[in-house]
Amino acid sequence: MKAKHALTAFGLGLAALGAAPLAQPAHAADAGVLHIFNWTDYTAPDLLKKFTKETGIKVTLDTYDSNETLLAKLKAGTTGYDLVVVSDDFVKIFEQQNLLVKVDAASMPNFHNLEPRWQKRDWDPTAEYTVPWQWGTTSFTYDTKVYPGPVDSLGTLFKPPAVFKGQVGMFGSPSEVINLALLYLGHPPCDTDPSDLKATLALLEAQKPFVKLYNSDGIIDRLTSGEVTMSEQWSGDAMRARVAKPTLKYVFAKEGGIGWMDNLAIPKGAPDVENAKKFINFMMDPENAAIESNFAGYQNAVSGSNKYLQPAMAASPEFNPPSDYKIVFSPGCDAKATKDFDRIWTLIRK
Ligand code: SPD
Repeated sequence: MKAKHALTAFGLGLAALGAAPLAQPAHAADAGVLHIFNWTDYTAPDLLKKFTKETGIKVTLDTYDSNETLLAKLKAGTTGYDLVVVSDDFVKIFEQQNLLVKVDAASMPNFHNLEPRWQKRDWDPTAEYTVPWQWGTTSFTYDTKVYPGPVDSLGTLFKPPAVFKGQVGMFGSPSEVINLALLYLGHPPCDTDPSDLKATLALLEAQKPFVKLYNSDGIIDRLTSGEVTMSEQWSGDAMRARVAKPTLKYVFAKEGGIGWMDNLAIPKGAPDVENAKKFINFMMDPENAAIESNFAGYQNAVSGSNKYLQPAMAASPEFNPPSDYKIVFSPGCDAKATKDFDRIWTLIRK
């Protein structure tokens, strides 16, 4: 399956999302086909082929670059998608805005395969709306050939050495950029303290001359081609970039990193809820979860999948954060924090 189109990085805060144009139902006349909407470069083609072979259900795949983009699409109206992938810190936001169908995952045949620690998740304690897809960390990658280091701090990303002037890539998402900056400054995710936010804005403003672009898509290509030499990045994408270009290094900083888990969910108005549920159950099979991990480079939540993992990936540093690494999960920003982040984002992006 190939992505029919990829949405470009939005660079819009949530406050601006209400102004998104009304979406047309993309697949209304296409019942019986499963329409998946997932992050870019995050769905194993072999997985979709296997699903079709086993169930006879054809699959289409479209992609997006951030939770903010997905939220804007779903808020704009029925999209024709049967399945989406939402990060932990946005699940409550989607749920509160009445954008998700209850899936009652706990009643699915393969639910017992989920590792116990992921069966009850803070953002969806009874698996009413979601099932884990993959989890990883957010930090940054730099090219050791350009800057030998050593690097052990998020400070290298936010206050870069001169050699990185105009060479840095940052994500195109306010929640991902600002929460990592808050972590560097020693503050919690979704912080609304005015002086903390003032310091965060100052940090990001001072970083701007070093930033080539804010875009969450295409980072592996930009790092391996040398178009950027340092970039905010997710761990699995970092592993794939490093395999292609061994001088790249993903940093487990002393300040810690952001942890996240992405989750399968069914959007309201999905044309084929039953097929979507079949795919969700399919993904809780150990072999299928491993196909996805082997493609994208992230941990899954399914017991028994480890024996199917490619040994080099399973042993890679990006896949195995150090045991003393501080991994901070965002609780999900409330309306006040979202508004504050939007204001900062607007100022940085102008
Ligand atoms: N290649 C796409 C990987 C998507 C990872 N999602 C990360 C969400 C972090 N909030």
